[in-house]
Amino acid sequence: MSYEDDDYPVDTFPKEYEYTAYDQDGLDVNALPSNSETKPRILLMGLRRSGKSSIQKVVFHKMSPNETLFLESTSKIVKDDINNSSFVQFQIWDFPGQIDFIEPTFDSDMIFGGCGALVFVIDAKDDYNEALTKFKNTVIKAYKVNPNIKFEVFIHKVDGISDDSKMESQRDIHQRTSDDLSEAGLNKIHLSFHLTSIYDHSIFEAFSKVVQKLISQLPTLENLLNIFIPNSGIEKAFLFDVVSKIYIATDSSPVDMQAYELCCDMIDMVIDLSSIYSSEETAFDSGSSSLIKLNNNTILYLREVNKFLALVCILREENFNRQGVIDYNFICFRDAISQVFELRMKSQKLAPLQEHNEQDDHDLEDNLVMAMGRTHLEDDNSMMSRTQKLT
Ligand SMILES: Nc1nc2c(ncn2[C@@H]2O[C@H](COP(=O)(O)OP(=O)(O)OP(=O)(O)O)[C@@H](O)[C@H]2O)c(=O)[nH]1
Ligand SMILES: [Mg+2]
Repeated sequence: MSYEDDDYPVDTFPKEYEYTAYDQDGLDVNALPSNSETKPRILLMGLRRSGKSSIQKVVFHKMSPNETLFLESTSKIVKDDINNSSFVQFQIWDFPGQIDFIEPTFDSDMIFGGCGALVFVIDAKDDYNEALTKFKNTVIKAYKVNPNIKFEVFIHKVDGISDDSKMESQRDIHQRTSDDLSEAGLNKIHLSFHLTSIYDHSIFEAFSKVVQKLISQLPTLENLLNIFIPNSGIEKAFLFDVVSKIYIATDSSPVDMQAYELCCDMIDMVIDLSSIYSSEETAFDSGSSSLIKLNNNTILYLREVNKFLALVCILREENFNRQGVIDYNFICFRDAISQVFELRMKSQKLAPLQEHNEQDDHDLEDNLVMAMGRTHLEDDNSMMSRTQKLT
């Protein structure tokens, strides 16, 4: 299914699904203070062979999990620029497991100073005593330099581990790290724990959560989704960064892992198909969408928001009868999202360090409510014709 969408031009997914630094949202990213210093930094730390480089390669470079068996040990800090949609822009620093903070060459002010999140990877299949000691020392040092860092613990390689022992490891690691930190007088630090593996979707889910905390517009994006969903008869929706399959926002209903996996698989399928047909220009054109009917009365509905973002919705089949309403609401939603982008651009240009203007967010939400509210007043037929005009 494909929409001619001249009023709302969006681009097709790019042929090469690699990160590039060009104008991804149809907006001038280069106008941003784009030098790497202003981008939030995510540090990957942990003992040797805990899986740091594998995580980085699988999530951001499409490496298949099996290929990570051949990765060499990292010998110096590897910096990777992630320049995706304007919401997903950061640097990942992959550290060698053996790095030592006591070394005079380790410039902790510089390293922790511009850090948004510190992901500490612990190999759950290994004895983790040494990892916990290293974690404690790392947090103490990092917190002293920059108390705003988000500390994220990945209890990693949990593939092939039973659910019971997963929970037990998490409980044990949680308990011991909290004890260690309160002993050091740092009981106020908030730690987040994630059970992860590169062999399933858990690593993408965990990284989504890490990245979301670095997006200052997250509450606005969530509110927009919270408005869009009930108005459209949708149960759950994820706003995806297509290249990495990280979801940058979802509505506030709880995330079911299986639902997230289904949506990831759908993104993979759409990318595969559009690569096959990308030589034919019309095959996957502006405003493309994709629809999957599952055998349990459920529909997955994907719509492209812009070149790098897609909205994947899960809904009951009978609610898709009102596709006109859904499509109309989607266009309102997409409009609101592009306004969020624009506001972000503007505020970054004017004052990179200033928080965004909350009043603007409220205005955006109000506008969306008003636009969608109209859909209740019209019957489906007139909606359909109106949407056809719009799309
Ligand atoms: N079973 C399993 N193995 C993993 C997982 N993630 C990584 N590995 C394996 O762990 C080994 C070490 O991975 P690396 O990514 O090189 O570890 P690292 O933390 O970067 O190591 P250094 O660079 O030496 O600090 C590789 O053989 C990976 O295949 C996982 O989720 N599950
Ligand atoms: Mg490495």
